[in-house]
Amino acid sequence: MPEEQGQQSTAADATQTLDAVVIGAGFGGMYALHSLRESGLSVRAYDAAGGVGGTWWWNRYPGARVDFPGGPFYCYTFSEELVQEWDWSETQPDQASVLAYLNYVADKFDLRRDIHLETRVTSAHYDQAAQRWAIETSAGEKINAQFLICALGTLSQTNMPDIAGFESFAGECYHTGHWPQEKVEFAGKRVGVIGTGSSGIQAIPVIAEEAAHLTVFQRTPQFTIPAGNRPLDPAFVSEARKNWATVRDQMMKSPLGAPYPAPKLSSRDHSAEQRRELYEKLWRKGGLSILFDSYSDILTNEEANAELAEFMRAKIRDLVDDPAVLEKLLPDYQVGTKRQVLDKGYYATYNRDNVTLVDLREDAIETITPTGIRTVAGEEHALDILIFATGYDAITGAFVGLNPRGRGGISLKDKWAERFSTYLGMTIPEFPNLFMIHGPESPSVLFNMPLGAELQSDWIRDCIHYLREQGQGVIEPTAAAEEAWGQEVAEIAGQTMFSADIDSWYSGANIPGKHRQFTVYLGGPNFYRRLDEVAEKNYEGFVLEKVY
Ligand code: N01
Repeated sequence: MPEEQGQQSTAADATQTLDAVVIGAGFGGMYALHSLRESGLSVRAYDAAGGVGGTWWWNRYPGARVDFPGGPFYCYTFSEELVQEWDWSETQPDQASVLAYLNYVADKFDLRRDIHLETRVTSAHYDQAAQRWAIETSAGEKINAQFLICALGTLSQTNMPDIAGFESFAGECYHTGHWPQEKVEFAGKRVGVIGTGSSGIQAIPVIAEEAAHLTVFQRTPQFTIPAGNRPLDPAFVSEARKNWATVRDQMMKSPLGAPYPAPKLSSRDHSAEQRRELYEKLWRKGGLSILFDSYSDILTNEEANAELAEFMRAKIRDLVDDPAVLEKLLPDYQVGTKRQVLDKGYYATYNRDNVTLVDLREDAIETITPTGIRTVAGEEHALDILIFATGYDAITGAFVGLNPRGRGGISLKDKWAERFSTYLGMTIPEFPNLFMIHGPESPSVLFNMPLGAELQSDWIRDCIHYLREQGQGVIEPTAAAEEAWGQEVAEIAGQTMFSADIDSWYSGANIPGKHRQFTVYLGGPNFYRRLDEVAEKNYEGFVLEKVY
């Protein structure tokens, strides 16, 4: 039987009792709420944002859009009715379309009645005697829940670099991941953008069109590929809808969770001329295909990777007019080991008269001043608006920020001080009945995230019901299972170019002081087979405990 919603434990402390609390109301949290609630549990979700949508609520910066093989595949798959009735118009929907979709989902499945917005979970402690989570919110609520589901987002804890003089800036200042609700007016303004990752590269061409002047402060040049966004072909959509069960099955079997099979050929199966022809074709098509649909060994064979990188640098040379600017834009890392960026007219933006590129490797920022940015060489860049496109404390940052306390009061921050360790990327020893969606050591950012969130939420739901059927109330992974899982994650990554050493947020390299660890389980579909195996073996690797 579900705990009664909002039931008061005692009148004095006004603690509310629920089966589960979900933190986050993005793709992951919304579906977790739906899935658990439909299965008969009393559940409530909390989100600090003013609306549902998670990352799509916060990231309203100009140019923001899906860069995964998008509509109609970057969406929920659990409801055939939803798939049939929601019309995506582009292959890579923009932020407003994804947010509209998520609002539609919230209404269609009546999620809002159990979502508390503008409410941050301020603390979560496991009460060992009660075998339940004691949760407090910024609205002063106290909740006692058997299960805590953390759908906090992998890219939600923004990274604001500590740059001298920041407080003195007199103009407008924004972070792409915390963009205001109202439109930011760039017309007639001098705008500065720090950062050239996915967010910066999506925003820069759009801002350049409108601003009087745009100055881009670039530390590391990135490989970016034309996004190739286009209107969706209605015949293609209708075919996908007709065969939805097959399409979903293909998604669950493909490496990234999109319904495209992994490439069968290795780069060695083709001559240099054949490879060039294929790269040309895929470059013209745009999107992630050149990296993921060309050859099976792009991310495992250094030679193949270097050849593709050189092909992409040649493309950049064709696109940028000024040789000095071009030189600054040429990337020199192994392509794909940073999160691949897609763009619309990014390189051509540097041919505009109103755009300046500052290479911070040649001349670093010394200080932010009231009127702009001064570099070490003494260059003054006057700015009315300063934009931080400086990314996130990714994958682990939001979990450490929440800092739940487990058995004996251990904090997650302390537990993870030297290693981010989990079992299945979803559970943590000493943190009983806590589940993560898209946690470290899960496929998270390297698999279709809405689909991954569904599969993980359903696994959590089934696990909870298994517990109850067994007359048990608490589930916690063993330290041995945690250790073995860490080895499995590292072994799979070890077969690729991904490692703790890559300069990427994948490995924590972007956050000063963060320890480096590659925290993504590669090979998405295999992860979901592993989850099934664990369940089939009566939740192997876990210890169950009766409610006292
Ligand atoms: O962040 P990033 P992002 N001084 O970390 C620079 C997803 N996403 O928000 O490379 C100067 O990639 C930093 O420089 P460097 C996607 O998964 C998806 O752009 O560290 N510069 C880099 O250039 C993506 O990968 C979509 O040397 C500093 C930039 O800031 C992830 O979000 C759209 C600096 C940060 O790049 C994050 O992307 C957008 C400093 N102190 C984002 N600190 C979709 O379309 C950092 N930088 C779905």
